[in-house]
Amino acid sequence: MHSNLIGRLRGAVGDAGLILDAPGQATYLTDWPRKWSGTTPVVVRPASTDEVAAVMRICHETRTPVVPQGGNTGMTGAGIPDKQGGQIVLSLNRMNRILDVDVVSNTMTVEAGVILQQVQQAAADADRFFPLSLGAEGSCTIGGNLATNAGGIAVLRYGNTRDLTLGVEVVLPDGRVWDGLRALRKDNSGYDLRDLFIGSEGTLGIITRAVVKLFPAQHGRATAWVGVPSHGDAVQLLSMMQSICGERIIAFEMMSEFGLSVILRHVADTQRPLGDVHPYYVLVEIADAQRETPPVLLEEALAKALESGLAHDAVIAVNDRQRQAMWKIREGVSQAQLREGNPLKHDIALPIAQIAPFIDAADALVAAHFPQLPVLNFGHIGDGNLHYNVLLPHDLCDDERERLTREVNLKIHDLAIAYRGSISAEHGVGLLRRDELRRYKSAVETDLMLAIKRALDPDQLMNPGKVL
Ligand code: FAD
Ligand code: 2HG
Ligand code: ZN
Repeated sequence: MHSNLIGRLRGAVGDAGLILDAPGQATYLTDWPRKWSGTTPVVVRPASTDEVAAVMRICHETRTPVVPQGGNTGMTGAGIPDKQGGQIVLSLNRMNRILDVDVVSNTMTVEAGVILQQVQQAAADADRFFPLSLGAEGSCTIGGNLATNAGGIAVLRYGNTRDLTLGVEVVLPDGRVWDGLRALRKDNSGYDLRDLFIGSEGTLGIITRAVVKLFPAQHGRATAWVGVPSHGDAVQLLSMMQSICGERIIAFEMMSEFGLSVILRHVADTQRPLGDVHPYYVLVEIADAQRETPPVLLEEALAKALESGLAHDAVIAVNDRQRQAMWKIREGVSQAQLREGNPLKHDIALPIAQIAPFIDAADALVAAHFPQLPVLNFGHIGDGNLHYNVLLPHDLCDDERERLTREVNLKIHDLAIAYRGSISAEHGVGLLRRDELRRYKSAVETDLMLAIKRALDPDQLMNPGKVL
């Protein structure tokens, strides 16, 4: 570490912007699933773009590596420094202001450290809707959502974070500021630099501000929990409901009975929504600007589903309390898995038509090679995104855990690629998938990614060791 680094950083952000003591740093140094931990000489918390730029100039001059961090809810270890102790953590959590809500342009301008739930609330307060929604929304930041191109439960209708973003401001590794904070829906004036930074997991620059899109408020909502005979029926149900409800389907989530049973076991105040047990369940939500439309469409679609045998039972939430209870089950899944075992997460993207054949083949693979391991399968099937997670027991020795992790990942990911899928749909690469990426990206694609990294971060200061 450079001798006067801390003193210079103090000059840039003041005492309020530095965390030097171990207890204060602790929450920045271990990730949410408690899989990775690291050390750092200092957590730096700038309060403005100018302060971020000053910090980056110092880090550039002193060749100090930087790990950006938002809410530290990421699933791939990408926001955690290594164990060597030479990387600083740059937290955006003091840059938490909503700068502008424009209901004519339908845009909101925010600092990167604003918590996602506050963005949603500010939109609602202006009678608008910001659709990005995920289990971590009370803690994750919009900067982290941008850096991971987060997906969540409304991608089916509104797209992922990339699709929800018009402009970004970025501080580059040498401290220069790129002002791409444009609120334009059309801009073909050259290469799309914005899209380089979205999804780059802190490896190319620090996102400091963003302009996001707002949508008309959805005053009408109807939500149902549906028991279906199989995962294939769940996929058919999506297609059938789209014919009736069109683009009003805002979320279409699937979960296996095993997934539900794990959640009921570990998440307080959750109840089985239907009396009987079914192999799979779908949580479907319809939304519209008109209050009256969604319940009518949902009832019509579900009646048809029950009649045709695509669904065996269904319950529609009659009030917001029941709706929240359904979503509480869905959003409890990550926490419940950690309590049940050690989840090997497989965040698979597939063409939607390949979901059922993939699950059949993956179930057969696991049954043949790892019959002792339960599969907890759920996901955003409206987006072709499965969380095909395999649970390891808590009490395995390190060697056995590493062997099983390697072997299970290889089988599931090879299969996903054989179905022309992806091994990371929405969580990113970080540390979790970095080494596997080499197996699945072509030499051409890897070369292009490395060329971009070298062009933007020639000194390898931004989040070293992550993604590439
Ligand atoms: P962090 O975890 O702090 O950082 C994530 C990455 O972004 C790191 O690489 C970090 O270096 C980088 N980064 C953070 N801020 C910046 C910045 N301003 N500039 C540059 N780089 C930055 N994800 C989904 O896609 N869909 C889901 O449904 C979903 N559900 C989740 C549910 C739970 C319970 C949890 C814990 C996580 C879930 N996630 C989901 C993971 C998701 O990626 C994160 O929740 C979120 O997008 C990360 O935001 P964060 O602010 O916590 O980022
Ligand atoms: C979700 O969809 C998240 O809830 C987390 O992407 C998935 O815990 C997981 O594997
Ligand atoms: Zn997910």
